Amino acid sequence: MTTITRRDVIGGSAAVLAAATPVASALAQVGGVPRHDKEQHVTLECAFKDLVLDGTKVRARAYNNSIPGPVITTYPGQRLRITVKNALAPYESKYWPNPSEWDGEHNVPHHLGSTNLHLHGMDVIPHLFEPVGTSDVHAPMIEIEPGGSKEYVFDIPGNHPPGFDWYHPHHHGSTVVQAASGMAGGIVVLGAIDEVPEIKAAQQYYIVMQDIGLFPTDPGESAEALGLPAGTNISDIWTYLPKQNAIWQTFGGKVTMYNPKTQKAEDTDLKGGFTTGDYALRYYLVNGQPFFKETHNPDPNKATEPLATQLTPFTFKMAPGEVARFRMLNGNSDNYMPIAVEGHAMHLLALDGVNFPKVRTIAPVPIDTDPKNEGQIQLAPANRAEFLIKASMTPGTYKIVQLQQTQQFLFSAQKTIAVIEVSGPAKDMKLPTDLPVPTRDYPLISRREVEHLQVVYFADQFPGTQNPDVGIDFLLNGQQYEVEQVNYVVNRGGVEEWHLVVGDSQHGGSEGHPFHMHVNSFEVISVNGKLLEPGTIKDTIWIPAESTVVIRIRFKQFLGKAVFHCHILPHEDTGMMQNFLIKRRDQPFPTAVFDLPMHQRRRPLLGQVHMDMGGQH
Ligand SMILES: [Cu+2]
Repeated sequence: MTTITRRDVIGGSAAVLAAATPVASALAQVGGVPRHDKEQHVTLECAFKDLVLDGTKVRARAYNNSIPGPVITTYPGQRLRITVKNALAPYESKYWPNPSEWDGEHNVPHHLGSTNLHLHGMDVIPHLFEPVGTSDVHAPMIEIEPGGSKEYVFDIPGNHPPGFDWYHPHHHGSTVVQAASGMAGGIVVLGAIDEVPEIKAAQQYYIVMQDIGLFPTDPGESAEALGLPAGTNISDIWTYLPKQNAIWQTFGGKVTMYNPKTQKAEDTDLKGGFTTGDYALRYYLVNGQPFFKETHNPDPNKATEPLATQLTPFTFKMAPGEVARFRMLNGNSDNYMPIAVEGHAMHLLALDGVNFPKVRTIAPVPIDTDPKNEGQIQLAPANRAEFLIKASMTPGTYKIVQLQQTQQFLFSAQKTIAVIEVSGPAKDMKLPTDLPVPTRDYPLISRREVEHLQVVYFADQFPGTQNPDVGIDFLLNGQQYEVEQVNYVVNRGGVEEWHLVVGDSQHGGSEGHPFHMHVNSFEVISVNGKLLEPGTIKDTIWIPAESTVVIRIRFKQFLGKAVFHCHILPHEDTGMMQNFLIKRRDQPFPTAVFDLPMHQRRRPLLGQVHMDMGGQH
């Protein structure tokens, strides 16, 4: 079987890298040795981590003192036990300056020290609510408090697709603060694709992308909130520790606070607050190394165009004609990334951890003049791509770039993510064509199997009326997240077609949103009526503004309460998420869905359109 460790190099041969190039070293691994034990136990400890990024002192958050977190390698049929230990500091993020004024609203940043674990893209038991796998409509979300720990047990299905997934925190209210501080890591599921001779022969590289969003520390902030001894001088430290009602205003570059008495956002002299995207300072990392920097643009006419600085990117070394395997993760909290490899076709094996039956070869695009800026592949936040590159026979340096895009609130400049340096004696390596069919997701869903149609509307509303503290509402079907409510009920074994809609600017659709569903991957059928190639199976899909994306889902195995949400993490934390319940087909529709008092119901089933297609509900 495949021995991944030897090939898990992130930057090519360290000995031949130029001094100015970021140092190549093995991406941290955890557990998995020997890899084919029936059971493995992994510990992930969450704690603060000090870094110097491009000369800036940063107090980040990390798993096992590593950014990105260590790669977990598992395989179908394994029992994967993960103990999460929380060594972050308590931080209630209460209303400031009067903590007693907090009204319990949960769609604002809060409990920043609490965490939990999500295995993103893994088809495993729903694991966000207590107890794991619960079907209780009112079940609370798992909260591992500072000092606490929890063991998760995942039985990976025997037919789980082999591919690249990842893990990150998912505690509502602290997700973005933790993920945009460094907490994310890769999961590799081994399997048949690793035995394809041309793939097995290829050197494997990770490109794990993350962003670190930062503000200067406020005077009067306690060192203990950053897990440091009382009295420690933290004035030169940059971190992300927003007060729950203090909002960073992109327009104006200041921090305001909502005053419930005047119902107005009032100016403060705080240096940092919660943000929906624009930071005072943000670094973009590949495998923990910063490759790009953004700062707030003080020009009031260009507030949504952060000042951008390219830093020294990573270098991968390849021989002419060599084939290398890349596993790429967009682990950024909000940045949509059209990706292109200069002068090279991408031989795409898989998206979101489910490989295609045949390699999809995507021709190169000009990286400076591509008029549509679509690149070769488009990675929404949370998307993964696994691809082969066959290095050009012409020695030289070739960039891997994120093309600029204007699909979001903030302008996203072109970024050089990494460089491929092609040099030395040629190696004529071969590319595969056919790949092993991932049986959990094949055969594909036929149209006749669809029993039920759902519609999910994404909208933002400014100024916010449901979430005045944040000042902007991020809504699914007109409502904010309610932890103890279930908005959709589906049948295990059932097949549904969901229409995901982002309207125009008159209907809450000022920017695109990435839709992510837990537990089951889905097939993307069409975008704005244009059919995609069959077998485009994903767990997260970008919905551009003024667009409708159609997906089909089979609820294959697991029962219980789970979520779907926008994977722009500040949107998710401020309410762009809903619960759904996967029930046995012969179980009645849970009446508890309607147990809530009328004022808390908030149209629980809006958007659920029943179609008589022969299904039982
Ligand atoms: Cu969103």
